[in-house]
Amino acid sequence: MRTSQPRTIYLSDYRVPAFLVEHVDLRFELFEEGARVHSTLTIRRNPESGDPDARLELDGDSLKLEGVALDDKSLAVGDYDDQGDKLVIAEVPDQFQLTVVTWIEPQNNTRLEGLYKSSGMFCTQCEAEGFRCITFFPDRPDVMARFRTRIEADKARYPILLSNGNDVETGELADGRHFMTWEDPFPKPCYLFALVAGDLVEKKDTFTTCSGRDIDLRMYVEPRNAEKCDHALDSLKRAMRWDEDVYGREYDLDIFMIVAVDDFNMGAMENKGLNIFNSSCVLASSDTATDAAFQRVEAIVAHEYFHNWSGNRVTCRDWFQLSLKEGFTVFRDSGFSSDMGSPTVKRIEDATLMRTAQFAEDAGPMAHPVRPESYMEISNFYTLTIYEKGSEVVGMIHTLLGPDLFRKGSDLYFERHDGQAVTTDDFVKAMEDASGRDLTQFRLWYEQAGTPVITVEDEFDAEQQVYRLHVRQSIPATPGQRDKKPQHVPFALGLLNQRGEDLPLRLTPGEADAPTERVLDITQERQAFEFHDVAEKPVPSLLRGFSAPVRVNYPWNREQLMFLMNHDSDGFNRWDAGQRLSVDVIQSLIGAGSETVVEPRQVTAYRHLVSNADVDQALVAKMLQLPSEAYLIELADSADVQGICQARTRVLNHLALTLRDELVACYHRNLDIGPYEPTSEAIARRALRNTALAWLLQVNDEEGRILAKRQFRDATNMTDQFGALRALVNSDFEADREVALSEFYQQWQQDPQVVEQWFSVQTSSPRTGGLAAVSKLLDHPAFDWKNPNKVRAVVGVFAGQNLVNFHAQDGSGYRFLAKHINHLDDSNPQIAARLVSPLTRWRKYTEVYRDGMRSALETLRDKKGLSMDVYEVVHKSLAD
Ligand code: B3K
Ligand code: ZN
Repeated sequence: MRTSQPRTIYLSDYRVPAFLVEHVDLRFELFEEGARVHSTLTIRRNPESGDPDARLELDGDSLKLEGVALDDKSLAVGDYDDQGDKLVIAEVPDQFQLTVVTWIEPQNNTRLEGLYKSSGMFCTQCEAEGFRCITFFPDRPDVMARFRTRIEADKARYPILLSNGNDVETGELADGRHFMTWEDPFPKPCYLFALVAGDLVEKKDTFTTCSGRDIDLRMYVEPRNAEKCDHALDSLKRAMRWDEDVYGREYDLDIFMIVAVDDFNMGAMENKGLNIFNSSCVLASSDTATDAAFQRVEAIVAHEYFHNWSGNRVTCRDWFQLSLKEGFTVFRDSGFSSDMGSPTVKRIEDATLMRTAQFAEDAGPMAHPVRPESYMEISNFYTLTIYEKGSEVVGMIHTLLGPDLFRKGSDLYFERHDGQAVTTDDFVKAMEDASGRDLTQFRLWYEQAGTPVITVEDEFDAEQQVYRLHVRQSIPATPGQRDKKPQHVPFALGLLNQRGEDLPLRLTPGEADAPTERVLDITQERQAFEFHDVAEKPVPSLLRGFSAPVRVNYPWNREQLMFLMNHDSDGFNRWDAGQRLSVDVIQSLIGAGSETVVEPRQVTAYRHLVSNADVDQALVAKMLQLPSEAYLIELADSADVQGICQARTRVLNHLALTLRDELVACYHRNLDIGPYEPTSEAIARRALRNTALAWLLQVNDEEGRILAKRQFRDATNMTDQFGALRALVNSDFEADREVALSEFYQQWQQDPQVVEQWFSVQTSSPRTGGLAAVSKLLDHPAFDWKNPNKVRAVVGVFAGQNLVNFHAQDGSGYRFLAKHINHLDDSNPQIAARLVSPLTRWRKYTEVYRDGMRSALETLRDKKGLSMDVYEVVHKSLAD
């Protein structure tokens, strides 16, 4: 078990591996009291290594070594050095076979890394460094080997035995045991190894690839989940087709398997041919999963599938290159979701996540570049920066090159690097070589942390009919990076005339066929752009479609924002104008007395949204959402959390009270027609109706109460039932709320995913999620400290989403969080470290909050035997 001997790993220390592994032969003997792992490695010295006499060093973690043999000759204890986290053999030939036998205890593995048990089944998680918890191995992604895996287990308990690749042999053994052997023809790093053994049902489907090959699709779940597989399998087939159509990527093995497990640290894992999922990210049926869950399943199934090319066939050289596979794969799954639903809505969701959470990370103590320079614990670097900002960076390359050259670049990348472990630089190089564009300056997006700020001023010369934009770019200092160079920002924009029409953007006077939207190349600290033949002062629509992950400052007034909300031809910027208007209104009310009125023009804008059935309803549903408390905190220089929450609530209440008749009408207009369907149109209808309901109950409207109770009782799908439950929970109708919560639990107590939702609706609620109530949920029989989903639903949601209660000014929320992180760190350091996140930005808050947050971090810092995971986050957060 790794504890806190602080050690930092640097990208600049990268060296090619001294040894390569050509083949791995594994035999697992699985028992109730442990597992014996026999591993035979075919090893040779790497001709590219600078050290021809290097000793062999294999990584290990929590292993009991039972034997070592070199070329079939058993080694005596003195011939090797078992250092616990390393097995060292000083004298080895240039080529040899090494056999290592280890004993591990999956049943006691609470870290959920390596081989562990979940609901009675064996399963694995090897990324990033879990394989070393199974056997001694060069656990680094640039060592790629062919794997053959034989699994032996009791046949009655574990009828299903799975690993990567194709099943090549099966048979019976003594004592009611059986075995199955799998062979993966594709060389892969060990982080893509997987094994599953359990009593699972199999759901089958097939997919015919573009070249006419039939692929067996198999999904394995516990018998009680047999009816929850269709959506994942359908999503998988759509993803397979999309990857052929859009990227020309065909699936390579004959079998593709998906397994659902309940205890899982993250969402899912792209192991070659055998993806393992957190149950909550793959199981779905309309009566138990909300629309949001359906969309999440589709996106994650696609994401893991897309990794087969972006991650598996072409993998990372080292973990500093993590965004090579994650950023690109998120970009690919965003494109897929966008094509399956509404592109504008998807863009709004992605930008919201960036601006709320990634910008916060980029401005905090854990800020790091998309390609970090150093880390202590790699598990802490599965971040929004690596994933989401990484995806935005790939997206900007797409914008700069255009779809055709981008596709040429991705084709070249896959072809050039198939079967290799490469770097983000190799990716950019392929894009450059295919397009002929110079991306030298663009590479800074991978090297510099921090969110660029683009400040725009304008000037209109009526006489010359010239409209001029003066643009300034600055990038704030981040830990270890003080001075930044200007980055290449693709800045999409349009200009609207007074009638709300897009103007042709002429860069020279009289330019023919000028487009109405352009992507400007901002490359310098200061730059000016001129637009000609402009008859009147336009309203600028800046950073259309969120064309770069930057903050934009321009002094729009409220009139202009309303104008953009109504007229901008870019749907994303219509939404953004509404957000900016709401932010401005809320900010003006922070700390203001009750005599300060809420902006009447905002009410007008919202009335128009709620009443207008002619515009894209999915977009309207998004536009109705007020900026979140987290986003408002992010925008503040020094955040007064309670002030922000009160001001936001005041605006919400004002809108709900003033527009109550329109909300009731909107509710009725959007009643579901026909059976449940997860189409974007039906999803938008449900979202609008449930928003109307939430707003009515927010102000304790009597008619809303009747509607909510009826909807809760009559709902035919989880989106509606849960929408009604959430509305009641967030109201003051205490008796109705308690009845609904208890009936809901009675109805769904056998379903862990629904129970997770039941926990989080309470822990996120300002009304029911006070600390005492949340603490009580920790004693609920359905709560389980060993299950990451439950921990997230109660502790994580409380600290991350229930800001009013978490930031109680007496510091009780912070102490609560620190206490539980402390305890969790002993069993599951990865989850513990993730939970530290709400405390990391203590400097962002006003003094009332700061001290309490800092002392919670100090309590953690002082813990004995702190894991490296928590150590890194806590120490970086407290560093000056
Ligand atoms: N690659 C995995 C994440 C593994 C995280 C390990 N701590 C899932 C994904 O991004 O597809
Ligand atoms: Zn991924």
